[in-house]
Amino acid sequence: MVANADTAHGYDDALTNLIPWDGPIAPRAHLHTDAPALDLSGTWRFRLVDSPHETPEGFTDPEFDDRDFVDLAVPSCWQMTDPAGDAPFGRPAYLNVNYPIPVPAPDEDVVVPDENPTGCYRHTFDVGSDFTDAERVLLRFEGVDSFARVWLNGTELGWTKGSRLTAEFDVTAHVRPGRNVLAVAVSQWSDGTFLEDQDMWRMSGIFREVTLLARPHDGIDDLFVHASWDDGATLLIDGPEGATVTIPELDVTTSCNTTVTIPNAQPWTAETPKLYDATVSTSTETVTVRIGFRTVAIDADNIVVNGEKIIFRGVNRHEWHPRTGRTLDEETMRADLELMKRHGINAIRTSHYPPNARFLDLCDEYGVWVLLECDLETHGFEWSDWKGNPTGDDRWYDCLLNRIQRTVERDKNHPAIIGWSMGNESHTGEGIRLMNEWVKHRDPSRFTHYEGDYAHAICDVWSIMYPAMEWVEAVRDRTVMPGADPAPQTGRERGLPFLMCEFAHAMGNGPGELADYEERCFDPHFHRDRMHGGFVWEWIDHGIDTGRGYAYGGDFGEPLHDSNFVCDGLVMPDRTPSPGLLEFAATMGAVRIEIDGDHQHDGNGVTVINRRDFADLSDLEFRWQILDDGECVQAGMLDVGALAAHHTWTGTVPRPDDVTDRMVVVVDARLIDDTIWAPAGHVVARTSALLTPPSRPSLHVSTSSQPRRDGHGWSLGPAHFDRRGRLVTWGGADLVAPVLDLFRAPIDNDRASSLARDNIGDVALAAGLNRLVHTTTSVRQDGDDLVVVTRSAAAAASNSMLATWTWRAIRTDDGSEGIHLGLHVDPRGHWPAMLGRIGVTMGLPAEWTNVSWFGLGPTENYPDSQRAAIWGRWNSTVADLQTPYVMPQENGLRQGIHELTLSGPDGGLRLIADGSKPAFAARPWTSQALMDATHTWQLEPDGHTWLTVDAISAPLGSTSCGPMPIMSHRLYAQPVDLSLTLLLV
Ligand code: IPT
Repeated sequence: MVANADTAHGYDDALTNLIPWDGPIAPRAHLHTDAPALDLSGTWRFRLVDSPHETPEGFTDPEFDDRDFVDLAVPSCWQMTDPAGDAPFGRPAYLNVNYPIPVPAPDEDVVVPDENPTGCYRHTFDVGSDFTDAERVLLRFEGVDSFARVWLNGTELGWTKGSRLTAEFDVTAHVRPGRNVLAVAVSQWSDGTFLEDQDMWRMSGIFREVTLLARPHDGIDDLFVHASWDDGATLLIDGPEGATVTIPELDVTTSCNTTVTIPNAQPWTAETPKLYDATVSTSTETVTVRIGFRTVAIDADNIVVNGEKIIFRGVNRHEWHPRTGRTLDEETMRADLELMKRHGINAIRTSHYPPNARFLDLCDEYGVWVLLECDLETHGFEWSDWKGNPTGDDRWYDCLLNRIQRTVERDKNHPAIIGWSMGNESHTGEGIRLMNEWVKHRDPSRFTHYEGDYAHAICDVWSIMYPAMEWVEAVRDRTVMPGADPAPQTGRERGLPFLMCEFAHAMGNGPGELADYEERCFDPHFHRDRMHGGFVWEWIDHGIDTGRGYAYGGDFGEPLHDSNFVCDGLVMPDRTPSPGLLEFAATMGAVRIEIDGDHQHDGNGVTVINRRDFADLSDLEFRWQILDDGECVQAGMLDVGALAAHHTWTGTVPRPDDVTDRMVVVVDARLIDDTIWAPAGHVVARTSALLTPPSRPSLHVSTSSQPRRDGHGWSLGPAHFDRRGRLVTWGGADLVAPVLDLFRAPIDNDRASSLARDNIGDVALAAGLNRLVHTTTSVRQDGDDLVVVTRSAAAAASNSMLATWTWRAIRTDDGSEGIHLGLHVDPRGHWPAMLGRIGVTMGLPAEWTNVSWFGLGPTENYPDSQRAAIWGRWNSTVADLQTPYVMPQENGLRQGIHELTLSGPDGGLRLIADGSKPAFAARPWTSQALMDATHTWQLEPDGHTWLTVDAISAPLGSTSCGPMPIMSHRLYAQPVDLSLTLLLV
């Protein structure tokens, strides 16, 4: 039944008639042809009205006077026109699960609001005889969000829905020589909106290319390339009878619909993306296709390509650009693939819609496994317990089938695509089963995927999102997942390949625990069957560039929004790699280097593991270096050679005779030659290890003086303490005295998630970690020492931390003056929260901005995210130590600190760790300011350099949309000790 129509005069009932389209021709592949094509991208005339009822009278008429209209680029998302400024066409809105419009109840007709922003587009273009003489002319729209009704030269062509799917209208009867006028009415809301509830900015418009295509008589309208590999290549191209197929590089000439075997070809894999340029010709048209020979199969519970099990070191990728939204140019698409390949990513799930078609050409070329997902998500029906959910309501099944057919038909010729995904978060229903059945019939050469196939009845793989570590272990060990209901491993899923379609939520600072997932699911041993890795959520932060920083949900006055949950990527909005991406490369990357610094003598100190599934390592050279406090003292190459896939090499690096306590061995693997995704010299993998000196030489110090009491407190070497025993001056510089610090500005992964049992950040705030009251309970001289005892506790709470600060004035052998701190912290009572850290924070002069340390760096690192960090001597400024997460939060920690210097023009502080090695962060603002700021532009230096030194730091985890951190990673109250020597600079 048609909703809205009876009640609203002139209402376009197609908006809600649950019919996918009317007018477009049957879906087919996008082919690269020599037939004439006219790109209609450019400046169009545009007017936005509040409702489809209000489109200007006659605007579809070629002679309509559109001087009242304004210019708008096509393709574009209309809300991305000056969104933070005048926003002439409305502003973007970010929602995750919630629908942006009211949802139909199960027994109701589908309606969409009358207030339905509608863009009226007009475009005038000239065509020549190459079009008017063609047998057929098609008008192709690659992406219009969400409903388009189309007219050419005043005649209506029809309408289409399916925002990220192609629609082609036959305009043969309407196109004319010379001037043509195209008019399109695009409405923001339609019944399609209920199938497009993806977690993203809701935007509208003609956001992908529009093209006019001349179709010759005897042309090639569609092809289906079947290029398989089984120790040799086999080719069959379904196409027009009699069309000639040539592959010059392989000396192949054949015809469509004929199967040929090709002995001398090489296979295509994501690691070795060998493509052959082929032509398919009729008397009137030549189409070029890039062929990659490969066979995807499910072998027992393995996904195999060309007979080899593959592992997905993957990411979920939305299309995003901070200034153009979901309209992407080729340069941006290439940037994504280059960055992915450089960081060891080998697979993409196109969450949750087919990408721009050009992107898939590039995936074939760069080499990446693609799990191609249909444009489908109905997540918001979850709130009504999935009642009325389209995938279980037969009124919608034509729409669902239309979507999957358009998905598969457009992209079926890409070797990179190895699996089809029905969509995301749309619950289970007959509709999904029908989609899957259609795909299996149309293209049995790929596996099918749908995470919501909870009964594991439909698809070829078993897919889970955000599993807890114990669940991954249970799958690996074939035991029952603790707490899962119904208990998996009892049905068909037992025999299916397993992958995580989403895991490791890269929101803000994180994801942590990548190494833990890697160990369990990415198969360091290769022989484990079934475990196929997964896809990190997600590739990019969808921040919107406002000119002064990035905006997120709620910044445009949306009445309903999901805040910064849209900024959860491995790259920042401008595609700067985040520390999370570096950690991904270091943990998931296929080339693995392990160093045992203590065994350099034994001939097995270095292990190189080729975790690739196909390619050997002949493209890489392995270099070792021994650095002494940052200075390279010895270097050489390792002869790893053409180590075959899944093989391991062991060797050694010479151990220097005289090993110092600042000596590090670093081994890296670099590209020998330029590749399409990185220049020669690009480092694919790097690992370091500390060389342990035979006996650790410690700093030689002697006591320089005893504490001296004066009218204001105590003097101790270059330091002065007030009467409460607080260190307040250092070599003449005023300090904000060090206090015990248990707090970190909550990271996104500390905040709530429906999947976490706890909101770590809220519990920490409730426990008062950010408002500890520090009370000196005693100050006394004990021989050479000044011993200060403090009690730190929050208002209203009786649990506390007792800290004993033992200070002593010292002088080093080389004459440096300083003090030594022995700090012992002891928790009393029950601490109800996980802690952000157990450390000390003090305020240094703002001018002390130069930072140099020996420890893990140069990138920030945390206890569960430290594989990307390298041991060594690192130099920075305080400003450069900050990672500007879109939502300000704890960042910038560096661990394993042996020595740290902060200095400015008039002095500084050098800190040497004698015992266990602490972590540090240095910031121009406090943790409280970091917490209070909601956007980067609100952070202002406050006149201090705040130095935090942690005895222990909390992990990152993935709790913003995932399980709690592994128990052994969690930081609970516990006794700690710190032993630091502070020297004047
Ligand atoms: C999961 C969604 O599939 C994805 O689109 C995104 O929203 C992600 O969460 C969070 O960023 S669904 C979630 C309920 C597990």
